[in-house]
Amino acid sequence: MYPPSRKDFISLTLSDAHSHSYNNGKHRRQSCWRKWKQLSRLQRSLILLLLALILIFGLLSYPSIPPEWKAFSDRDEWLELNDREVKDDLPDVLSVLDLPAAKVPPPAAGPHVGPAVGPDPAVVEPKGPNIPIFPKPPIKSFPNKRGPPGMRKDGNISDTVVEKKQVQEVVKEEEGGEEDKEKKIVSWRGAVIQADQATEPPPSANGKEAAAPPAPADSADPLPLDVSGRTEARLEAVRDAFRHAWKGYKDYAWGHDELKPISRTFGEWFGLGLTIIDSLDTMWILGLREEFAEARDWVEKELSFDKNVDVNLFETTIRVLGGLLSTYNLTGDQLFLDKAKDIGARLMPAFKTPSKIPFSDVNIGKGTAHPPRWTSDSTLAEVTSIQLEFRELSRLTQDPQYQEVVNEVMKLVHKLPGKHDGLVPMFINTNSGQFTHKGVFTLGARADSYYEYLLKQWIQGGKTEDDLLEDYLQAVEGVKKHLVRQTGSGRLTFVGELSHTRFNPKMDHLVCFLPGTLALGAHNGLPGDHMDLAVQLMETCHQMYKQMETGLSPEIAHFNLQASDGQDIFVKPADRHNLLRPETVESLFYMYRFTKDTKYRDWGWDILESFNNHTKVPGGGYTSINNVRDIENPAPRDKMESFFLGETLKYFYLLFSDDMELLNLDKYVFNTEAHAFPIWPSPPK
Ligand code: DMJ
Repeated sequence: MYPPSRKDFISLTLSDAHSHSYNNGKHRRQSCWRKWKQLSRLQRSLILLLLALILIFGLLSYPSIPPEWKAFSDRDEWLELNDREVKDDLPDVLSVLDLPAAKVPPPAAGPHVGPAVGPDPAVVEPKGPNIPIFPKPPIKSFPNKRGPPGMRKDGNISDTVVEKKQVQEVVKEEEGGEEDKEKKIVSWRGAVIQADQATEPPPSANGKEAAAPPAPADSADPLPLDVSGRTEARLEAVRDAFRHAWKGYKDYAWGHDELKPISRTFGEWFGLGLTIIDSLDTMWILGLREEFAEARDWVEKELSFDKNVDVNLFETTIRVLGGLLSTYNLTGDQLFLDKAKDIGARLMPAFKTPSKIPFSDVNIGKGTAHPPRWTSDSTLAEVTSIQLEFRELSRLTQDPQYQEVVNEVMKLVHKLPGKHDGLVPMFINTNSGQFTHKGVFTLGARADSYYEYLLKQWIQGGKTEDDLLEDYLQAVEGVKKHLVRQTGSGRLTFVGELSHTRFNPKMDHLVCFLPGTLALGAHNGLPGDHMDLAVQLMETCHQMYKQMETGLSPEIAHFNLQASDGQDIFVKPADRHNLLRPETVESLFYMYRFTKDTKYRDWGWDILESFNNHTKVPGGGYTSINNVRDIENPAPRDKMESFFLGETLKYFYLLFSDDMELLNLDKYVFNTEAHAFPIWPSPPK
């Protein structure tokens, strides 16, 4: 036998060693077992209990282990893939917005934001490494699912990825938080309203008597002679729509808040004849003399605010106070200013709170105010979207108390910590004056007009109030950074929502005020990329109408970030209603005024036709509908909101009118209910 080679030797040695250790191990296991058997039953139970406790403690403490300690080989791959996916998207966003590299909007699923909230048809579960991750609701809400993917019930690796990103995001925010806050909190310099400005009479309010409303053809400001036949036909179509709506209201709901056109009756909200007051200046602008005269008559003889009724401060301010002030400015009729003073004074008790942040509800008869029954919070948009009206009331009455209370609210909110790059939470507490329900950021319901009024107050005040401008500019940057995204297929730019760092690709129709506001800012000298974004968002709002079977937008749209199936907009069954809202038409009006691009008028015309085709009720009135996707049965909701006459039809008319002096945007600023107030003259330099 040959002596074993070196290779054989090594192999034999290893095999011996293996066999040795195996036998040793076996021996050890046997002796352990013997020792275990020798223990008493009590000792064995105690040891088992101890082991169980260690195991439970280990599982529970897993979530607090730093993410880098729970690395899984595939997690980093997913992270890289996500970032790549996002970087691929960025050049388009950049070229659209013309942003410098430092202001690049963050990735759709990158480290600045979490994933979209699901389940959602627009959000596809990951099937392979090339699909960006938009997983199920965050694991945070389901602590029993924490742990490695294999240990979780669904074993979805994407959750792990998301989780790491969320942790990183939170850490990042905490690290930079204090310094950022320091930078953001700037001292309030106060609303600068010069004494001589406040004494300036409104441009059209010199006469005590009401002038006759302008007639379409022979008004003091007649339409240019070269108005095309099509323009006049469109203007007449708007007047027709108004007359039809008014007929229904007059026949079945006269003096009440809203018409229910299907059941041919009325709905009451505050019992203040909301539709009449909201419509006054629209009738004046459209030149509807007869209708205006009968409405004025009602205001003079029937309207009384001496009523034991709870009204919502915001809604009453924007519709009633706003409507009366606007009509006074247009007509110079003292009746409307007297009524405005009356309701303004009756709303003042709302501001008597520990924090000076007003309550949501006021009893205008008793002079008492209170928050809603279930909370002491007020809605952020509500307390910050009453300023144009109260400031205008102060200017006209020379009584500073109104502007003082609303300026105080802005002053408090300006200084308040808890904003996210200029974005504000949706609620504020009337006791503490602090934001509540933090972490949710939207440009839709409950926050929308906060942003609108930052810009518009700055414009109203002659562009002197720097804090308002600063907050607005910061907010727009925050919107671009955290909320603006594009769909994967059609590259539609939209404004989504952030919910505790998770991005939700959902946009309320309410957000369609934003293109108009951004365009107004750009017109007033703000950065050109605001206008670029306005153009993109306007296209999206147009698509929200165009892609629906009825040609009418749903209340809420969801956007598809994937490129896979080519569908950009999804509508959930519960979001398919249309309330005759004005925001898109409003923005089309601004876009047309500033660009003169006739496509905006054509888009508006399509919308008016769709309203006529699917919401016009025979016999009078228009109705909100439940299903914009069903052309056969859009399912009427039997309600005509006052803003359809106050805003939607007014903006249609202004969109189609060639008369740029008709509420010239360098002289007037519209409140959030489309009531126009004069811009105060700038103080001499
Ligand atoms: C109106 O009352 C106002 O435009 C408000 O700002 C938002 N809601 C409605 C119209 O949609």
